[in-house]
Amino acid sequence: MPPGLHPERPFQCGRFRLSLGKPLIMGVINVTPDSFSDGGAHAQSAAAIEHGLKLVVEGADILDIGGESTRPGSLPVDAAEELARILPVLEALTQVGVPLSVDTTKPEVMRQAVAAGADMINDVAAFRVPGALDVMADSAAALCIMHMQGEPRTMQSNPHYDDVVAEVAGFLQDRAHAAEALGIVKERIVLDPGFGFGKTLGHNLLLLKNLGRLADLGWPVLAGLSRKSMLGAITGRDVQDRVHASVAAALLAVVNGARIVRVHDVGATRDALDVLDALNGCS
Ligand code: HH2
Repeated sequence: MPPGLHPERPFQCGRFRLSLGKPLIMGVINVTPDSFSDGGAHAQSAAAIEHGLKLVVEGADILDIGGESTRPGSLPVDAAEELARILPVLEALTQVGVPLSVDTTKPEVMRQAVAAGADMINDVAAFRVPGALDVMADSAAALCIMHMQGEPRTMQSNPHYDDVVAEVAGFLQDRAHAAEALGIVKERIVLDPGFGFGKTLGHNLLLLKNLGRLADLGWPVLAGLSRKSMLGAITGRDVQDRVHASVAAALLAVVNGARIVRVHDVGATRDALDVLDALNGCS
């Protein structure tokens, strides 16, 4: 277990207390017509719910439900549309036995999602929209605080850092402290470097290699590399053919300090993490 994390201090995630002794798998459900990874496949509630049930059977520890794509160049949707996409899925899955996360940047969506039973809010904008942290302070839900340079529409146009690892670490630490200043306990917070969000391939690789430095900050680290274009750049493969690279990336993220991996291919990732677990358990 990375320094700063204690087995007796479980991750507080809404209705759940999760041990981080073993890495956790967050399975992705995109209820969107335009996600880069699986756009349109689960845009209707029934298909999204069925997909969520399948991910739990495959071994997901958390489900992450998103109603707005954040792919480079994507256009925002309004809160009413986002809620219409996610709420039926959230409500149908509340008894599935694993925590439900909602991937949103909008305080109004956060408020209604938490009221409908969301255990976690995953915000790619790091709860910077005014009011977002206040909604979280009034709830018991966990927070995933993610780093992004710029905004989805333009973030990949010319990302620049003097020291990407130090800058991402400093940003995440500041946002975690801002949350804690409102009374949100450390055990409800995870940090995410935001692979692909305003980063070149070189930036992403440096962050993956140095994930341990983020883990050393003292909050659990979540990593989302699944099917991302950095894996396409490395392997030359289209998005639907990046499963093997995604599994490798998830495994490397865990080896380098991540405690939660956000993935589309849950079953394959579970197998890889089981191999790692067996290795760690042998003597
Ligand atoms: N990546 C995506 C979306 N949300 N949240 C966190 N915390 N970390 C990530 O790396 C992350 C995220 C992008 O992937 P996906 O959801 O498949 O695509 P889209 O944003 O196009 O729906």
